[in-house]
Amino acid sequence: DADKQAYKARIKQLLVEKEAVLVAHYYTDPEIQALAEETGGCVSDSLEMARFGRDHPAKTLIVAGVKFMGETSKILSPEKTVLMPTLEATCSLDVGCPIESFSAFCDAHPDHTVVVYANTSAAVKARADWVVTSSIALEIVEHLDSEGKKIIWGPDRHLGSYIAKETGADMLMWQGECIVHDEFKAKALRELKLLHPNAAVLVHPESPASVVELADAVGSTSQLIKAAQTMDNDMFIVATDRGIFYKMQQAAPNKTLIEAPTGGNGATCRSCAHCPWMAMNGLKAIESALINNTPSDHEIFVDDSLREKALIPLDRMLNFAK
Ligand code: CIZ
Ligand code: SF4
Repeated sequence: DADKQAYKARIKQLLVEKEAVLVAHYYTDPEIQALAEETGGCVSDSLEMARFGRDHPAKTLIVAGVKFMGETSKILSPEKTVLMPTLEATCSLDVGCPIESFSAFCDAHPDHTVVVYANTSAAVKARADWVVTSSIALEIVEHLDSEGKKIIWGPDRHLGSYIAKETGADMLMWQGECIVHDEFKAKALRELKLLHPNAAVLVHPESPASVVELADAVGSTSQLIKAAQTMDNDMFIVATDRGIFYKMQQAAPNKTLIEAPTGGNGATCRSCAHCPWMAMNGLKAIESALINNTPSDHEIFVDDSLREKALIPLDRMLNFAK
């Protein structure tokens, strides 16, 4: 509508004026992803967002995603101003893994290599030996296992169990979960598969093991988009945040995409396949970040000594990925 058009026009102008670029996650709302594309920004997973921001000449990065993504961007681009539409956008994995208790867990097992998922605070990353995203977690754990390393894994227990099962690695698990993926239900998915016997099931490994077991392809957001593009099926049942449909449909325009079933009605389902924190990245919030970019409301800061420590395991991942 007219209101939205006006917001978009103002945001486009402000991006130019402030020499800023908009970087959006696959789970943000479709109009935000479209705006990032139209303005020369990028839409991707958390790792690619940070890499894109680092390599882009803009002075300011507007990170439409959740807080750990802004922090990762700042860690890789300390000379840039990193703004977020709202600093309130967090992640249940990050919240569920406070540095004090995670650090104590690590201290209790000093012979273990600490591997943490990207969905963590800068402080937790700084305590880790390796940071991984879901696109590269399997390879890195396989590598560590081949060197005989015992692993502490945090914070996502579902992703951790999936990796332990695939690699046979010795992994001590932090008990965190994503409130979005944790809602996917195996029983309802089995019933949906019966209705659509030719559909392939695509599952993000933050989902429960019972759901991962029903998958035809398991992978990170980028890997699932690729699967929809390259697999022969005409229809896909997708178990990840529904924000991904925007890019997945672009990549596979002639295919039918349907949502995997979640915990049912609004009373029992906390998220229903859309992350409530990702949803905070609206047009109004983006405009606000660009106008009154008061540090307390929008700007990401990472303490220098923490930044230097967190950069080590992040760089380890980036170099391994090369
Ligand atoms: O679930 C998330 O928040 C994901 C998939 C993050 C990422 O690494 O892009
Ligand atoms: Fe965190 Fe899940 Fe939201 Fe991703 S979708 S930001 S893992 S709560």
